[in-house]
Order: sequence, then structure tokens, then C-alpha cells
Amino acid sequence: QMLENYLYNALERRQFEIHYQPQVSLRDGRIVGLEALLRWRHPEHGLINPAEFIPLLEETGLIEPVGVWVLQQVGRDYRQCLGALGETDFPVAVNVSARQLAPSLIGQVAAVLKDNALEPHCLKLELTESAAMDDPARTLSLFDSLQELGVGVCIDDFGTGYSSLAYLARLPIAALKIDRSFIGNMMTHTEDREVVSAIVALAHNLGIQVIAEGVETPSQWRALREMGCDVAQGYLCSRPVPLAQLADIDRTVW
Ligand code: G
Ligand code: G
Ligand code: MN
Ligand code: NA
Repeated sequence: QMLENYLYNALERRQFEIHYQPQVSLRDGRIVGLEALLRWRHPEHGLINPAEFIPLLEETGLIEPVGVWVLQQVGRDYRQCLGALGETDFPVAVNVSARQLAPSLIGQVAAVLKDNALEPHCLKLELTESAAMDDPARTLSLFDSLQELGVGVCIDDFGTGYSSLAYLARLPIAALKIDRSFIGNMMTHTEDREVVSAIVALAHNLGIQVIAEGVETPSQWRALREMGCDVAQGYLCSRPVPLAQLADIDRTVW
């Protein structure tokens, strides 16, 4: 309740910030993308993770203005992100909630590109598997519009929801992100390793890139590379960090 009252003013008090986590090619070790992750810097409670307040933002409808702010902030940060990493060009992925899946999302994304003079491939959206499958017809029409705009959509937390494979094959999807629960167990549980391997094969057969989430150890990295998984994201490479710390990421660990 307390948190909820504070949340109403958090946006105008500029208490939200965005941290960035690199996504690294399993083939050549290059940073090929970033995921933007929202944080709330509360004056008394310190840095609060989204698991604690995203559900509240969704319930109250505040996710809509906050979601617009996230997109715009990522747009403003984009060139600095690349500069910090010494790279020329890669996409930054922004998470969107089911509540943001309205036709207005297309206009919001288009405005961010225009306002910040960005090419469409600079931005990607991430939508969880369960949000995408909630209303498959709506999802299909939004994905088609985003593809027309040139902005790719990734399916987040893949493997934990109930995908209709028929819909999945019809959606224009930029990448499947394998849920970190499978990666966490893949070295100790054969079944999880088989699930990871099956998702890689499914994605590749559909011409879709695969990103492994929650990669924490060198042995997971090696196993994923052997399976032909494309990209790794996780604490092994870097925790999500504020923009100012992107330049300090230690690339000798992977
Ligand atoms: O960063 P962390 O692991 O705490 O994120 C927890 C969850 O919050 C993740 O599932 C992530 O997708 C979600 N999340 C992070 N940032 C955003 C955001 O800007 N918008 C939405 N809708 N969800 C986000
Ligand atoms: O659901 P989504 O994939 O958007 O959530 C990303 C969340 O996962 C972020 O909140 C981030 O802090 C967290 N995360 C990123 N890398 C790792 C990791 O290697 N291990 C664990 N346990 N969490 C991670
Ligand atoms: Mn995500
Ligand atoms: Na995820």
C-alpha cells in the first residue's frame, strides 16, 4: 500500500532508472546487444527490482506512462551505450508488458525512433511467452506492424509458458530467449539440457535466433556454444549495470 502511493509519484520525481545488461555472441565473444532493465531508486528503500513493482504498475495502469518513459530513455541513452562499449551498432531490447500491447505501442515506438534519429534496428522489444500467447490474434497483428516498422520482437522467458507452436511459426520473431531456469539446471539435469537443445533446434528450424538467459558459469557457456546457441546473457558476462558503468565491463571473463 505504502509502495503503491509512492509509485504514483516516482515517475515525476525521476526515481526510475535503466540498467543495461550485455548480450554476447557465443561464436566470437562480441557484445551484440543490450537488454534495458528498469530499476526504482526509492529515497528510503534504495534500489528496488522490477519483480517487486512491475505487478503494481500493471494493476494500476501506470505501466503505460512508465513504459513510454522507458522507451524514450533508452532512445536518449542509445548513442552513449554504444560509445561506452566502443561498438558501432547493435540493438537495445526493451521489455514490454501485456498491458502495453495496444495499437498505441506502434506510435510510441515510432516516436522514439524519430525523436532520437534512430534506425529501427537499434531497438528490439521483449515480450514474455505468456503475454504473447494471451491473445494470439492481437499479438500477430502487433508483431506484423512492428515488423513493418523494422523493429524486431523477442519472446522472453521461453519454455515456461504454453505456446501454440502453430502461432509461433507464424509470428515474425527476432529471437527466442530461453528462460534462465533451464540454463540454471542444464549442467545437473539431463532433462533441462534436452529442453535447451530442443529449443535451439526449434528456433533454428524456424530461422529464429536463440538467446540463453541467466548464463552464470563457463561450463554453461561451453555447453551452449557446442549446442549452437547464438547469444548468451547473464552474470558470467555482466550483471545489469547503469549506463555509466558499461565501459568498465570486464571482457576477459568470457
Ligand atoms: O531486472 P530483473 O531481473 O529484476 O527484472 C525482473 C522482471 O522485470 C523481468 O521479467 C523483466 O522482464 C521485467 N522488467 C524489467 N524491466 C522492465 C521494463 O522496463 N518494463 C517491463 N514491462 N518489464 C520489465
Ligand atoms: O524476464 P527477463 O528476462 O526480462 O528478466 C531479466 C532478469 O534476469 C533481470 O532482472 C536480471 O537482473 C536477471 N538476470 C540477468 N542475468 C542473470 C543471471 O545470470 N542469473 C540470474 N539469477 N538472474 C539474472
Ligand atoms: Mn527480458
Ligand atoms: Na526472461
